[in-house]
Amino acid sequence: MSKQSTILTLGAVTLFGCGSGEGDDPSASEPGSPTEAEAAVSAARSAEWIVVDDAARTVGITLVAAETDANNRWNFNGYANGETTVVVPAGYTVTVNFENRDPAHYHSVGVLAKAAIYPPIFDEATPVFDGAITAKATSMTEATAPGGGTESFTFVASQAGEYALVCPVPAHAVTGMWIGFQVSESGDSGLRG
Ligand SMILES: [Cu+2]
Repeated sequence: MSKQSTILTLGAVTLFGCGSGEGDDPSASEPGSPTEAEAAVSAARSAEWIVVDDAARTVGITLVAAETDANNRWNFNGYANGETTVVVPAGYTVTVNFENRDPAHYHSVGVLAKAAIYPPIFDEATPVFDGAITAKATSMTEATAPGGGTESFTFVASQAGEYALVCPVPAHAVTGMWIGFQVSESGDSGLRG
């Protein structure tokens, strides 16, 4: 599996430097308990809902609001409060296919700057990358509709860094409706944390 070998190679380069048998060291494949340096490299695991095409340099992300009851349904694919991070390679074109399964509340999603605490109300939600947000994202009545409403957007993850996938509907982000979004310089992809 090419993704696996990429991760192993990254681990080997980081831990042992170049030219010491990249990918061959058996310790590189042991999960073990990661050091801080290893954690920073963040070997991402694959997730069904993140589809990476390295040849086409594209990533498809299927993101479902209220997929589970976690965080009173204000979650993305069951995750809230930044407890996981979606990782995509820098330079790839990313399409987010968003569905709102909440029976009652409108939700939205955008790639926003990462913050320690999000405001209860966003005056405006400006995406980090052009086009990286659903329509009327700050509205409680015009964002993506409850009961299975769908929306998608596409953007180029042009700048490596740590960002977040945030629901900017009033009170949602501040109560945990956000997860991390990393654009990796290394080409790593998947789910971290
Ligand atoms: Cu929401």
